[in-house]
Amino acid sequence: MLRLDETPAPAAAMVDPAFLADVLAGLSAERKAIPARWFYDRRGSELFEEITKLPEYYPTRVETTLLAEVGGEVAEAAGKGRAVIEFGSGSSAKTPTLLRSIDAAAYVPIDISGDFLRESAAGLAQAFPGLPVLPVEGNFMRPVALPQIVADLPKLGFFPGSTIGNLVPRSGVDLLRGMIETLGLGAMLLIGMDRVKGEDVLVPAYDDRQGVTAAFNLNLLHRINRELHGDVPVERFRHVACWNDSWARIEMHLEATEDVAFAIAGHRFTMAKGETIHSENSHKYDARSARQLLAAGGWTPIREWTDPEGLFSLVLAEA
Ligand code: AVJ
Repeated sequence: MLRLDETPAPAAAMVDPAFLADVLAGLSAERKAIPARWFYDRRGSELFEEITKLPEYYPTRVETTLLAEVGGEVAEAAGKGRAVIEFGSGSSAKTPTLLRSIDAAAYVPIDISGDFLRESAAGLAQAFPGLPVLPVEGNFMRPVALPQIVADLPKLGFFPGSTIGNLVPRSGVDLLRGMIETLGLGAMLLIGMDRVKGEDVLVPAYDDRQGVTAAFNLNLLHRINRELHGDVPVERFRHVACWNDSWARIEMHLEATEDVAFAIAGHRFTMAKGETIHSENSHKYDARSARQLLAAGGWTPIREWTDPEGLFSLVLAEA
């Protein structure tokens, strides 16, 4: 009971227990690492939107153009009137093109970032009057229960942006199998996969001149300080992006520029100068490794498209 002469206590700052657990476990490991999904708080999502507009960051531009060009062929191969289920929809920037090309019967965006999801869903619903838009807030890494309305519609999963590249192959395979559970056998999947190419193009895409990607990476440390009551000295870390050739992936790290000590939610950590926190993998594929990954996940590739320079690919597969 609140007495009238009392001021209510400020709401306890919310700590996401899953975020805290991942950060503590990740920083306690021999090789420090934090899963890339924690980049995307409000600020992180905004910074990622900025990344997609950078001259060095080709994936978004190339995939968007490619999708516009091959939309008719996707419709031909997948058939029209499917419900489109988008995994990790973010700002849904590429979605209108696809919805129009395949004359979608419904649109279900799935994302963990609830605010962002509802905003972009509202925008899409406005742009497509008459199209049922049914956002689902959730973690698409696990099978998701779809709204009843789409139960009997043929489905097309949409997973653009090479988000699959964040996952090591065994997790990628788990995700692809989970998508079959979500969508059902007989569904189709249109997935964007970034291609292997020269380091001269890859590294700048993840280490741009304006420092937006650096800010995106370092925001993870700011987020830890904000949400988990940390005192990580962010100015003593620098952004590093490098190509790991044996795993065909770009890695992003946060490197300590001197010896540091800090605490997070009462847990103490030290790092020596030069030690890093591995914050992201972005795997790249060639045509074969892309097909192999899909096949291992239970999906049969039906058609694939790439831009004239072979920078990025879209693959249509069937469960
Ligand atoms: C959203 C995972 C596709 O790996 O290219 C961009 C994330 N990280 N710049 C990518 C990202 C740094 C992006 N994905």
